[in-house]
Amino acid sequence: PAVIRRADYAAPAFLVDSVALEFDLAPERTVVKNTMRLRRNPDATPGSRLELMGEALAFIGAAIDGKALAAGAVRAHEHGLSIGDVPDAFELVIESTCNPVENTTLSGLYVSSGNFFTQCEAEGFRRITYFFDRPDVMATYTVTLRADKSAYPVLLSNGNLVEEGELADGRHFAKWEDPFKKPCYLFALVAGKLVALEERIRSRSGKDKLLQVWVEPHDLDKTRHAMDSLIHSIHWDEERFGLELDLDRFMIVAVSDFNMGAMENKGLNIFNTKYVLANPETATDTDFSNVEAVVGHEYFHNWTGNRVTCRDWFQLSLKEGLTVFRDQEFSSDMQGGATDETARAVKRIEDVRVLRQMQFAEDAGPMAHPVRPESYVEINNFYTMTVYEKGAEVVRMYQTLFGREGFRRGMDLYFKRHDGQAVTCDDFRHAMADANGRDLAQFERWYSQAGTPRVSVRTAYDAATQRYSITLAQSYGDAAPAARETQTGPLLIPFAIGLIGRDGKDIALRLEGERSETGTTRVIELTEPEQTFTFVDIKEAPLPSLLRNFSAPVIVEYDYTNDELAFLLAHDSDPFNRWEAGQRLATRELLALAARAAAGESLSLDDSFVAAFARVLTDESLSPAFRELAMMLPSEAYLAEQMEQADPAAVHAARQFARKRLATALKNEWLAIYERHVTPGAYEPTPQAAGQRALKNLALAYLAELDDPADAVRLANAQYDSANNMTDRAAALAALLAASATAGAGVAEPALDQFYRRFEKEPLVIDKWFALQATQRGSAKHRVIDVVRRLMAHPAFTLRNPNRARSLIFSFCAANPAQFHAVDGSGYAYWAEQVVALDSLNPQVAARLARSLELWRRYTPALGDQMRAALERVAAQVKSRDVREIVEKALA
Ligand code: BAL
Ligand code: ZN
Repeated sequence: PAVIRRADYAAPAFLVDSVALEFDLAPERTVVKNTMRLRRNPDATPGSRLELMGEALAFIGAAIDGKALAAGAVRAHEHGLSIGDVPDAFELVIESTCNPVENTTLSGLYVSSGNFFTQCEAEGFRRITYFFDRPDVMATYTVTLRADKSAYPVLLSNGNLVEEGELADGRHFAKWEDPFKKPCYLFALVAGKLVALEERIRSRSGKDKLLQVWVEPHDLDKTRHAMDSLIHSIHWDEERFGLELDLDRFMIVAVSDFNMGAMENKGLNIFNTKYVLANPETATDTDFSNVEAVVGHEYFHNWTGNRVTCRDWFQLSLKEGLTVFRDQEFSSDMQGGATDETARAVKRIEDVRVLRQMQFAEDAGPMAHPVRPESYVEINNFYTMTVYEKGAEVVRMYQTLFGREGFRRGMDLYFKRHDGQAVTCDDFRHAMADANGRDLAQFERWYSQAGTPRVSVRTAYDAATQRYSITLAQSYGDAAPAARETQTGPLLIPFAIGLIGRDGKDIALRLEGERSETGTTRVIELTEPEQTFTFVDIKEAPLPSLLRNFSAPVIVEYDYTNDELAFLLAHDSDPFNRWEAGQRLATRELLALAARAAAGESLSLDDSFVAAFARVLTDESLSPAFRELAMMLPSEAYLAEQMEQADPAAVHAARQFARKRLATALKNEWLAIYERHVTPGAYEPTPQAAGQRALKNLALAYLAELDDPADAVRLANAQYDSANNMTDRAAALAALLAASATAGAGVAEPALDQFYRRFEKEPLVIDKWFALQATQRGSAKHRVIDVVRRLMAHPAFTLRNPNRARSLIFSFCAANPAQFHAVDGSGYAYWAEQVVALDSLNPQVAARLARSLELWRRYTPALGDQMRAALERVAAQVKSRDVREIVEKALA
């Protein structure tokens, strides 16, 4: 397949000033008339033909400046339209049709639950009309929608509604104008039977704005939280970045069939229902905070993505990394107010967990790529953890280097220079550098080098001179080949350090050569392969607290003793590192246990391990949310990734052993925690109440691990029956499923059946029902693959709905490693079947699933060989460019 390279970028041959689209919407045959004003781009290499992209379209005809083109002058082909000899500036009209109801790819124009929706990013617009489908061609759009009024009473597109009215034969129309120039990937339309929750607000400069959340009528009772989140987002962006909503109207529309989480189309955001709909009955605390985060994310794109967009898709992180960073900051502020560091740390810990588990793994495999990739076959495969999450870490490092004010100066300069333009990651970096008077040439390597950097740390204390030196050495260790080929030199790594005295308190820091002490956390800048930093006036040998708040996306190597980690877990003033100390301690112990499990040896865990965790669990000065995170052991996926050869069964045995040990040794503490954190009264999705529920439900989960889980079963059944919210109900069901591993399947079945009947009409809740079963523990007698195969035949299962496919198939293949990697290969056979089935329906979803086996080289040979064989079988059958790229890279 053709490889697209960043180095081959060429300016577009033509510019499009305006686009007028007219749609006659019908499910089987929608007619699109596209009237464009074009002119040659003076900055492009001259060429005579006009080449437009088009896919899955039926061409009707075209005209230039009112004259229909003869058959010989225009050629429609599989990839677009080619027109010979065009003038320098002209009006081009193209008519074509597409078939929305047959469009199972969910890219372009499609039908979901009888309504019309679009998804254009990255390259879906070419499935709607012939166009320069690339982000650096920006135009103003006028859109006229015509459709049957009774079937499609609501007609929406980007911008402002300028006209609407009746037509003959029961049809009607609506005309929308978007005053802002935009790339075509931000185009959207929606038509159907929808209703809206509406609010009117006044923006900072006193302008009135209409906000709408559009849903199917039966979901109107689940829109309040999305609306509140939108209002909070609008105010937050005004406050923190001085950025105001620029349209009179801002719409969010929910759709149940959607490949992504949501999409930032100008003024008409389209959302996966999963990230809009929430009420206490159907949504968990996690769902509530995800809705807030995604509503924020899409709203923030209005400036970082829409007003300033990407020159080409290699620059995707320009808008995604920056917007993820913005939504992380928004969520942190909403969580704890701008000032409560421990509350902010909860969000930071959650984000870093995801980064380390998913992005570090991506960076260690065949799909490793820089934040700004150099090449791709299918751009949809590059909406990755690296572009999004590592990209956000790269943006965060500017703020760590320059502070919030310096970062804001950089943002202000970026908008001053580039508003209305399609630009590159370099443009953003230059704005940050110029606004802060810094040379950031070296920082460019964060965009061009793949792989996870390692920083190894050596320390030395000299009591005689009271000097403490820290030597940092950076490398990429044993990087994957795909990463190694991008690596050219050392990075600029902002490395935050604190030093802790024997009393557990931070020591005031002064680096050699400085006149006075400045604070207790220092961001030192590592720029060389190895550098030594010396602190003076250090009166006793301190304990270093390294990479505070995870100041750079790196792996820190330092030989702490277990006692030192327990000390940090009890005392570090940096809440992130307090959590981190516990994770390091647990990772070390669990990997040792896994090695013993793999060798068939008996398992045991030191009392001091339990004692260190018991102290955190019972430390009432810590918030429940923080304690819940601290008591959660590193995930099986993360642990497997740390092994020389990943062995999911051994990791599972080790982690289960440790969970059972913590459950047994701290049984009374767990019971007390459970009782103390019951939140009576009406449900509230506040961070405090959510933290209480999280800790209480963690207690329930641990109690379910006991050899005799009778207490857990009793509490879970009572909680299930009396729950007034989905967090507690789902947690109770999960606990019953966990207890059924020892107490038998009968323990969970009544609640499982009741749950299904109760929520049969709520697809997002039924997704949870599938996911809970697919991720359950299982055993040799009770194989989860058998449950999953049985559920594939359930009447509520369908491959066509991505959320449903993810809830069952992805949950099993990506979130139940011990069962998926069963040594009999049953998981891989199932995976191969599903990738092939999805490949012909929805290549984007298929390609995501295909990635579950890409790290096969890192597994024990008993598994790795079977994984490779499954990949080869899939490679021989799949057709889409999306899946081919993944499996071919995995096998290369
Ligand atoms: N732009 C694709 C969806 C998102 O990142 O917001
Ligand atoms: Zn985004």
